[in-house]
Amino acid sequence: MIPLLQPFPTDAAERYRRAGHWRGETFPGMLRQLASRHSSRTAVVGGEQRWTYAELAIHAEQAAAGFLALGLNPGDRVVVQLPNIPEFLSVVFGLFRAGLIPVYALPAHRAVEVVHFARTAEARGYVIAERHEGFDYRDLAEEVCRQVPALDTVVVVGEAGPFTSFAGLDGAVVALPGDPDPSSVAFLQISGGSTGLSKLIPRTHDDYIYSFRASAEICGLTPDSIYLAALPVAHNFPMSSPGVFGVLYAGGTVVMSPSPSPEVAFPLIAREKVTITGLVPPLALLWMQAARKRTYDLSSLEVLQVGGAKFMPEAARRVRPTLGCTLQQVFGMAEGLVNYTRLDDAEEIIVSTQGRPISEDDEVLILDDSGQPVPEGEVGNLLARGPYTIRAYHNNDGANARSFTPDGFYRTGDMVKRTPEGYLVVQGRASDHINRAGEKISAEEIEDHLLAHPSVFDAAVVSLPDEFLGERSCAFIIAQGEKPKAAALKAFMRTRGLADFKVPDQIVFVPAFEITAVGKVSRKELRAALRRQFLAEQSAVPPGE
Ligand code: OOB
Repeated sequence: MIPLLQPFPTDAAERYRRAGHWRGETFPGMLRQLASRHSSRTAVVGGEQRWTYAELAIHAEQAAAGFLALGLNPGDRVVVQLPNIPEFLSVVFGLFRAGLIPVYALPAHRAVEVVHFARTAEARGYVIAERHEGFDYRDLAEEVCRQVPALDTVVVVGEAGPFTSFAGLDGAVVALPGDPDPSSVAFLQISGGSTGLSKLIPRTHDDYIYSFRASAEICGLTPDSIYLAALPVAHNFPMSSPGVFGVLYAGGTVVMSPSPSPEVAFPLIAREKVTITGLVPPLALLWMQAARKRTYDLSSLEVLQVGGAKFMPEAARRVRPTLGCTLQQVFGMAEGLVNYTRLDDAEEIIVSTQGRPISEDDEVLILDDSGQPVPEGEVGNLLARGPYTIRAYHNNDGANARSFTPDGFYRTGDMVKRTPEGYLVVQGRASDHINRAGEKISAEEIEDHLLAHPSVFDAAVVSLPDEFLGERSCAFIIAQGEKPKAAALKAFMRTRGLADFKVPDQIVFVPAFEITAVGKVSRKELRAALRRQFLAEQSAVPPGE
């Protein structure tokens, strides 16, 4: 099995320890501390369940022993694909306690993605919920097991069918290992996947705990904080910015919302007196619209965080008047660097920037295409290095060579400028992915699937501006033989076992990619030219036609 590594150089690690960022904390140690400090306070609420910190610790301990009793061994990787339910926490803290390594998948992922994570991580285990939003994850697990024979242990929260029931795990006689090394890899997070399939991101106990401890402080969290996990909790934003882990670290309460829709979230905010939550921009728009019409009491809400994709200043300006709370913009990435506007920043900074880094030891470079720093205030490529930004992906030499400089800076792929106050404003990105309401889609990956259709001669996938989603995906297709219907192509994509959000929103048939006639061009230039041409044609159509 390929070992998990996160190669921080010794001198940098020393510096981060001396600065007090890395304190030798681990997830199992953290939960033990919390359970003793806040034992009878409520840690998590979801569905019919309310667990205190003491109960969460007991559930995690039982889960840990249960996982090991199934024959999993410390160091084994376990794909976790759960919706926002309290068991998410007992499962992952249980895995940490057992020395097992969670690999986070999102509920929206399907066979293509889960098989890729399981293979790349060499996973032996897979934890799912019975069903969520009408989808039966046991069918998915059967498919994943068929394609990944090494994955031999499936645990189900709910009715287990042919697999093992989480509630029935019994590890009464199993001894648990000691705490892990704080500098070891705690879990594998997945990248937004800017080119091709998602990469796996090894995060250490030291680096990750620092990121959410510092985030909790920036967000002013206390034991009275009540956080609504509205976005899928396996994503880095609701997990750690400050997310569920930051809220637990502060001794607060996590409320698991099964859906981010106002219909589900608003009653929970009113009932649980939620003080803080995080959304992607399209959901923030939806919430503001719904808040005007609905009569739920949202007055407990102090902070609405918005991130994952660019929140436009005009929309940002409406948050305080509509929802009566402070907006916090969050610009982060699963690879590390997270920026926040601060709660006491001037309103103009809050609405018009994406914040500044967590740490004084975050090193941020803004470079032109030749690698030279741009003049202050101008747009350039963002690179980052620091106490919680990875230096390498898991087992991916090609991506590592592309994504990191020799001196360990991560090339984020984002184009930003910096204000005189040191705040970053995201201007766009250098890479060709589509940021669809915060879900990142690789153009390349989708083109590849489209090319598998017998009537597709060539395909180029681009992002188009979308009023609601921020960006939507559009596939330009050159057909061969009989031209398929757009709906049929979309249906074909659905049968590929892909996450639904990756099915192109729009399909446009073109006779040829004219630009190819000019000579050899990169896919990147081709996509840019198609997008330009399409948008120019659209705006040339007089209104009403
Ligand atoms: C978050 O993480 P990922 O890994 O899904 O995506 C990272 C990318 C960034 O490189 C950037 O392109 C985009 O998402 N992004 C934003 C943004 N926040 C993320 N673009 C513009 N404005 C923002 N506020 O998306 C993520 C991780 C932790 C905290 C927040 C978001």
